[in-house]
Amino acid sequence: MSDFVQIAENLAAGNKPRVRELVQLALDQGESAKKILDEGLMKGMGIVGGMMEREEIMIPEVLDVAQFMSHVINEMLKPLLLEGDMNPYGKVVFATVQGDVHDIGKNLVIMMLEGAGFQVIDLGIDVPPETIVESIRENQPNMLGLSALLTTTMPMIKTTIDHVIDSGLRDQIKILVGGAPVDQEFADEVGADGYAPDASSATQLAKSLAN
Ligand code: B12
Repeated sequence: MSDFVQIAENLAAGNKPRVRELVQLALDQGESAKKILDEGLMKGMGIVGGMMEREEIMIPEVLDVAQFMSHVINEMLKPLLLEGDMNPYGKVVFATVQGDVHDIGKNLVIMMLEGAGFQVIDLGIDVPPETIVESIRENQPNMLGLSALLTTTMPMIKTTIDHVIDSGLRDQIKILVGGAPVDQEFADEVGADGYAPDASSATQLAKSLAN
């Protein structure tokens, strides 16, 4: 039985060598990469979020933990998370909206989409609506993914969708929205085609919208 709580707690404490050891141990014990991600690393990030809220941790330390988590995902879990079907589902333009620099969740969703056979154009973080519209025009995707992690940047999802509508490109694409503060109600309000709470359900949703 693997100790996911230990993974979470050591990640939150910034104990990097121990996190690597525990993740490797869990893999050796046959735990799935998804379970290690959901019950270990993501829970650890949740603890960090709480510490951030209570101002028990400084921003550079949060960033350090976040970057380390990305490394562990890329180096130890990515190949396993990507095992699966490789059907071509189409092209997705993806961005974290303007004003927002959070990208771990976006990168996870992108990784899973690519694993499922989507071609993804990643515009990065803090992306203005104009850049997104330009990319849709240039790349002709069949889907757009928008991520926001702050309540203050959620309205930028609506602004971006409004830009897409104004540019006359709305009918060509399905729009998926997500990020911790986003929910189905918000997605409906802003006129998105879908919302998903995590990377694997985002991939399922993208597949169903593509069909
Ligand atoms: C890491 C982190 C940072 C890092 C980001 C590093 C990076 N490269 O991403 C740094 C240190 C830079 C940072 C900065 C700030 N942060 Co911050 N941060 C976090 C933290 C701890 C974790 C976020 C994370 O990566 N989670 C793990 C990923 C995997 O989860 P996720 O992002 O939710 O993504 C999943 C789903 O949401 C979904 N998803 C995500 N995107 C999409 C898109 C689509 C289309 C779909 C379908 C699904 C989907 O799938 C993902 C995978 O399962 C959160 C706390 C938390 N628990 O969320 C605070 C948090 C988001 N931050 C917060 C704040 C306040 C800030 C700052 C304003 C702090 C400051 N005073 O400067 C700045 C803002 C900077 C900016 N302009 O964006 C608050 C937001 C509060 C609010 N309600 O708005 C939080 C909630 C912390 C807190 N509790 O106070 N932060």
